[in-house]
Amino acid sequence: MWQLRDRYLSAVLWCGAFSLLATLGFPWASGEEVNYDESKVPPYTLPDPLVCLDGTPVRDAKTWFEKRRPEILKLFQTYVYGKSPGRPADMWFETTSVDENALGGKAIRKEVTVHFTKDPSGPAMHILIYLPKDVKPPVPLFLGLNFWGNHSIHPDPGITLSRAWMRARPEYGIVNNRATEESRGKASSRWPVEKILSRGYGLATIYYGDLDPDYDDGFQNGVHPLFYRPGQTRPAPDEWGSIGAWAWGLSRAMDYFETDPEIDSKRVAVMGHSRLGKTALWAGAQDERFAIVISNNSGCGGAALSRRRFGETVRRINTAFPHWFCENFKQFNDREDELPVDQHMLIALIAPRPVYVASAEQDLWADPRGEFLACKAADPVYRLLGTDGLAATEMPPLDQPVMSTIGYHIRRGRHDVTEFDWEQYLNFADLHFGRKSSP
Ligand code: GTR
Repeated sequence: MWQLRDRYLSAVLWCGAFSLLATLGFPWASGEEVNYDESKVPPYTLPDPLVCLDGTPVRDAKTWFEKRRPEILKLFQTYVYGKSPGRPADMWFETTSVDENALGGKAIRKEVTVHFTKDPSGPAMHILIYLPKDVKPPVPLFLGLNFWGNHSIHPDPGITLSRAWMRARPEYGIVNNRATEESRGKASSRWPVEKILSRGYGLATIYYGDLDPDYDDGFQNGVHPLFYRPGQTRPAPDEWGSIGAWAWGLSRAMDYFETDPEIDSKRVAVMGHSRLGKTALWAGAQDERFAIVISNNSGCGGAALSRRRFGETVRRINTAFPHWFCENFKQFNDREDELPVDQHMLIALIAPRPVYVASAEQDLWADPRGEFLACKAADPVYRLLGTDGLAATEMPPLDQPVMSTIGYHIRRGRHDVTEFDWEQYLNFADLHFGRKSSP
C-alpha cells in the first residue's frame, strides 16, 4: 500500500517537474516533437491583408485605414491578444526623483510613477527615464519594458530598487521572488544606456511585472481586476491576457510622455525582446502614437508566422504560457490554418510607420525565417501606403541589416539583445527620424 502511494507520489512529482520545465520553455520536456526542419514546414496559405472579409480588394489608403485595418485590428483583439481597456479616468503621474547630473554628468535621470487609481497606494507602474544632457529638448526616445526591474538595466545606484514580485533567478540576486541590492545592473548587457544617450536619444523603461506579474494566477493580480465589471472574476475569452496588459502599460507611458516637455512624444520608438517583443508589436499595432516599432527575437505570437509551425507553435505557447494571449487563441491550438489572421498582419497594422524585426541565427525556437517571411508578406501594405516596404525578397546574409521602412536583420548568435542589435535600432531611428547617423 505504502509502496503504491510512494510510486504514485513520485510519478506526480516527475510530471510536475516536466511540466514546469515545459513551462519554462524547454520544449523537449513537453514530450512533443519540435519541428526545426524547413522541409517539414506544412504547405499553407496566408490570409491576404489586402482583401477585406467581404471579399473587397484594398486598392487605396482610404479603404485600408477605414475598412481593412479596423477589421484586422478587431480580429487580433478577438482571437489573439484580447481587447484592452483605454486610459483609466483617474490616472495621474508623480515624479518621484530627478537627478540632473546622473551617469557622471552625462544624463538627466528621472523616475515617474504612473498611478492607475486615485489612491496613491493602488496599482501603479514606475518609469525610469534617462535623457542626454547635451541634446536640446524635446528629446526622441526609446521605450521598452524590462524583465528584471528598472534597477537591472544599469548599475547606477540612484535607480530605485523594484519591490515587485519577480521570477526566480538566483544569479540575478533575486531572493524569494524579490530583487536585492545584488540585482543592480544584472541585465545591463541588454541596455547600452551610454551608447543610446551618446547617439542623442533618451531611454525609458518599465518593469513588466508592474503591469502584470508573469505567471498564471487567473488574473487576480496586475491591472486586470481594475477593469472587471461587477461580478467579473477574470477576463472574458476576447479580453486581454498578460501581453495585452503589458502593451497597455506602454501606451500609458506614452500618455505620460505627451505631458513631458523634455520628451518628443512624436518620436518614440517602442522596443522589446522576446515576449516583450511580441508586446512591443502589439502596442505599436494598436497605438499609432508610436513612431517606430522594434521587435527583437519575438518569435511565435510576435513576428513569426504561426502557420509555419516551426519551433514554438500556437499549442506550445498556449500550454506553457496560458495567461499570455486571450482565451479564444486556444481554439487555434493545432489549427493554425483556421486563424483569420497571421502575424504578417500584425506588422501590417503598424504601416506605414517604420517597423524593425530582428532575428538571431541560433534562435530557431523563434523561427527566424518565419519572422522574415512575415515582414515580406506585410510589404504589399507598406507599399500601398507609399513606402519602400521591405527592400529584400530573400533573407539577407547574417549580420547584414535591411534598412527600408520595414527593417530586418538576422545576426549571428543566440536569443538575446546585443550591442549589434542596438546599433541597428539606433541607425534605423536616425534614418526615419531624419537624424544623421554617427559612424
Ligand atoms: C520562451 C517562449 C518564447 C519567448 C521567450 C522569452 O520560453 O517560449 O515565446 O517569449 O520565452 O520571452 O524569453
